[in-house]
Amino acid sequence: MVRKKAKRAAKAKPVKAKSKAKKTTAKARPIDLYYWATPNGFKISIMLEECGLPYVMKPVNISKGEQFNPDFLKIAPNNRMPAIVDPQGPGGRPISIFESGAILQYLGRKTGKFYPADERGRVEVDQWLFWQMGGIGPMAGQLNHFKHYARETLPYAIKRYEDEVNRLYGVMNTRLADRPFLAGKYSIADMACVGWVNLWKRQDQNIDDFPHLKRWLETVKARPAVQRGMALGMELRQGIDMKDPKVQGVLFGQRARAS
Ligand SMILES: N[C@@H](CCC(=O)N[C@@H](CS)C(=O)NCC(=O)O)C(=O)O
Repeated sequence: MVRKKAKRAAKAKPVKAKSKAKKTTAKARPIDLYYWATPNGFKISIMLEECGLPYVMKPVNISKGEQFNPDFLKIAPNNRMPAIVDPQGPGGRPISIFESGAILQYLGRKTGKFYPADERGRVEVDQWLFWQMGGIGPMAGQLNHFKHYARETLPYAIKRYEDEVNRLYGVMNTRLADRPFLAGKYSIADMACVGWVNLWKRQDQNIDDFPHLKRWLETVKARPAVQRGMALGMELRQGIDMKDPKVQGVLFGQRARAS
């Protein structure tokens, strides 16, 4: 059922992002977005919506193992979504990109939006983007695993990641005490973080302990492009039980595969 829906969605007509932002490319050909509705996927759907770039969502149902499809692996050798193919890449030729941070930087350079061109401004954004990639993303991901999906309850592991997420929330809260967004102006760094902080309840955190972070979360989530980006493909996830041994068999215990 979900697969049928996913296939229908894959054949769907190009989505013209609804952003009112000035379009950067006349007659832009749509970008293929390989995607599943998770905080890592949201980073790119949000950016595409914010930039008003046309795109076609190609669902990668990770609970069914579609991330291992040979055609997908050619684009994303790490068997993880998101990934994109831009038919109008550098030199007018197609380019494929995996890793959400690299995709955000590419789209920022391509459009000149949400990623400053001056070196100081760019470094500000990069620091917080990489902080997300190496910090809040993986730590919250591990917390989610041990807290919600692990077959054994491991209090040590849960506490370790809960503490670390709490520490990272504190870092973000301090950073946001004297500026509206992580790098001053709204940028790809904020887009990278919002899907993760939005899960504060599930991470057993109390957002009221972090007033600046709370204000930031509300501000970012109020943006229509963020709302559209975080709603994309949610319907495809309905009815999937992450505790189903078949699903867990696909997602957990992955080891190197013979090439
Ligand atoms: N560092 C990667 C992480 C992407 C990632 O972990 N994606 C997950 C979903 S949130 C995935 O595709 N998982 C498939 C799997 O575990 O096999 C990025 O930021 O693009």
